[in-house]
Parts: sequence; structure tokens; C-alpha cells
Amino acid sequence: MLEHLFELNSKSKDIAVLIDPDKVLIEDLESLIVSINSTKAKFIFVGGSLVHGVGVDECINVIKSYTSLPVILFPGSGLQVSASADALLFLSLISGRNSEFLIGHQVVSAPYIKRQGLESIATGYILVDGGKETTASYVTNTNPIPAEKPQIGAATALAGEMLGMKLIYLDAGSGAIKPISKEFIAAVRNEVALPIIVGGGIKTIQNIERAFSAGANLVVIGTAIENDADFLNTIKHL
Ligand code: 1GP
Repeated sequence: MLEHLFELNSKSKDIAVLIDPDKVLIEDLESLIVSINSTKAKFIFVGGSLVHGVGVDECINVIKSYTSLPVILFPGSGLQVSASADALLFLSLISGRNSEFLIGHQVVSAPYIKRQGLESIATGYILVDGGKETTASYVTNTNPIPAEKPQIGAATALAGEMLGMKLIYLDAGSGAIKPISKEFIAAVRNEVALPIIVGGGIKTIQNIERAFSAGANLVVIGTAIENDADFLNTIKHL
């Protein structure tokens, strides 16, 4: 079962590093992964809004040759399913009202995922406004939840839980100016018992600690490491 690959519960406080195959050079992966291995990161997420399956496959195979950390797909579309991953977040964009990202891509990719024997975990994916339009919101043609409306976030997450999802992912979008606030995360934490993943615009140790103290169980960091691999040293000391 996925649970033993993706050991996350409502008490966890873990870190995942997000690698977007479109934003990293294959020849740079070795040193990046070796650095990640020396941190407390527990998972490597792979995905992006635009990348296609071939790039994902190659990227995952190279990553796996340098680490024993679980590599989890965080797909931007049904084209990003790779059998080389250890597991996949089976996302439904429950903050949006675009049926393609609520159920369309899932229908197309579900049989392939099953036949590949890929572990999948149902994830209620919630975009929250992070101060600028992100690729995720543009590509999915959906509006994020306003940052100052935590009660909408909490109700959305609760609906996801009641629909049987196993995780909630609160995302301000890659490169967000403002990460999701403590108040927003806490409102969701108060409403659901599910593990909560938080990402988007996390660039300081304070951002990470604030998310954990508000109730996040997994913090995802992508852009901060793409911009400066030394940020990985920060994670070492958490
Ligand atoms: C984006 O949550 C991830 O979907 C990570 O965001 O790239 O801003 O760290 P960043």
C-alpha cells in the first residue's frame, strides 16, 4: 500500500522537494539529489504544469539512480504519468470548477495508472491566491480561493474529506509571492483530520515553521531551491 511509501499522517511534519523536469537540467540532477539526500527531506515530488511524460520518465530514472527517497508524481496533467515513480498524487482540483481538472484527466489516466501498478493516493488539490496569477491557475483555467477567505478553504477541504480523499494539498502555486497564511492553514486544520500538504512560495525557514505550526504535515519546496540550491542547507537544520 502507498501508506508505507508515503508515510504521512496528521502528526507528521515533513519536507518534500519538488523537481520540475522543465526547469532542471538532467546533468545538474546528480549534485542536486546528493544535496537533497543530506537534508531532512522525506520525499521528492516530480511534476510541473507543462512538462510531458517523456521528460518526466527520464528525470525520475535519473533521480532514482542517486537516491532511495520515495519519488512521488505530482502531475500537472494526465500526460505526466510515469511508471518509474514510486507513487502518484491522484489530484482533483476541488477549488476549481473546471470539470477537466476535477475528473476529466483522471478518467483518461486511471486505466493506465492501474495497469502500471502505480500506487495512487486521492488528493483534494486546492489552489489559494498567492499574490499573482500562477501557471497552475492559468493552465487549469480556474480561480484560486481568495487568500483572505480561509472559511472557503476549510469548507472545500471538508468536502474533499467527505468525498473520501486521503490528502489535502493547499497550493499557492509555484513561485507564489505570498505563501498560504497561517490563518488559512489553521482553518483547514480545524476542519479536517486528513494530512495537509502545503506549498507555493515557501522561501524561508520561517515560512516552513509557520506552516508546520498552523497544522501542515508536509511542506513542499520547489522554486526556492531552483533559485538557490544552498537553500537546501536551511532544511538540514530543521
Ligand atoms: C507548486 O507547491 C509547489 O505547486 C511548490 O511551489 O515552487 O513556489 O516552491 P514553489
